[in-house]
Amino acid sequence: MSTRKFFGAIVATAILAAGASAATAQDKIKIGFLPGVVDPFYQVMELGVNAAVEELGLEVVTQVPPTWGVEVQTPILDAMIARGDLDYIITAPTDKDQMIGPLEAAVDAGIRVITVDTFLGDGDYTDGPVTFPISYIGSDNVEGGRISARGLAKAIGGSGKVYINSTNPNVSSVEGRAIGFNEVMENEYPDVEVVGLDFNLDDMNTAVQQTSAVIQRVPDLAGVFGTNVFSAQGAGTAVVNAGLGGQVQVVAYDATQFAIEQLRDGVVSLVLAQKPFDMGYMAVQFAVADAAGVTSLPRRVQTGFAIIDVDNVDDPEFARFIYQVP
Ligand code: T6T
Repeated sequence: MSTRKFFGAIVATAILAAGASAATAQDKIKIGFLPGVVDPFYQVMELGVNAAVEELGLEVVTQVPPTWGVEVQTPILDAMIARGDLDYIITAPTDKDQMIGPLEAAVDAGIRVITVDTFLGDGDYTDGPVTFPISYIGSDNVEGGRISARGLAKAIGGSGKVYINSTNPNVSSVEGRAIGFNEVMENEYPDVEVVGLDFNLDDMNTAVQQTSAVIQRVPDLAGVFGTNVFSAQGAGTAVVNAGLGGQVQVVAYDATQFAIEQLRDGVVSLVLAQKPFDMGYMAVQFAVADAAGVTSLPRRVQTGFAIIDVDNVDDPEFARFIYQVP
């Protein structure tokens, strides 16, 4: 059902059956869910989407791009728009600029957009260059980068050479993480030198090769920041392959089982767990609220982190944020 028809149905329901539950109309919303790539982070987000969809009696169409990139995500989005039956799209744009046009096409087709995990433009949907999405629901990734920097600096004793392995340029999430990381190292740790940043294009094997090359080139490397699932797994693997586990410290963004194992093995010193379940669950609730006529939804929701280390990894209050995928 189109958004216009849908709102008409809400108004009709309100007039004809004042006092009746809004669920009558809400159960007709159809949502498209288009995350960034196949990985444990988005799998947990999908669990959140599905939980809310089930609770609210909605329908969802989920399409997960096999690899990261505008060239993969755009045709999937176009096909979702072409279906003609979606009222909302919940998506993680794979580029903060290049996905603006394709998502504007969704809006032109009467579909309302919510971004999760990554944002468009500068993420300020009130006063920034992009204001059409209802909301951005995700981590404060600049802050996550700062937390990672402080964790890595502490693990290496406040001085030494560190390296960042990341995925792609122009992606709000990983870009923010590197910005926050560099900012803290520059301002708070004069004795830490950031020796480089590589983009692995969301490929763990590339991350392994890149980190191995840096280990070769910089024999006194003290630490690595892996900015997402693939980067952290690649960084940790390269450190283990070089026989430097515990000597070259790794901070891992994203609480995969792999990162947690490496934390227990003493290879990783800190794991930043994001809250992808919350992102997916809340995005569906926002769609429902928007459809019901709620106009004061926050344009930006920060879902927060659980910062996991060897001391708290078995504490259920922290362990519950480790990404559990079926
Ligand atoms: O780190 C997450 C996500 O936040 C980022 O935007 C892309 O990579 C992940 O999906 C992990 O692979």
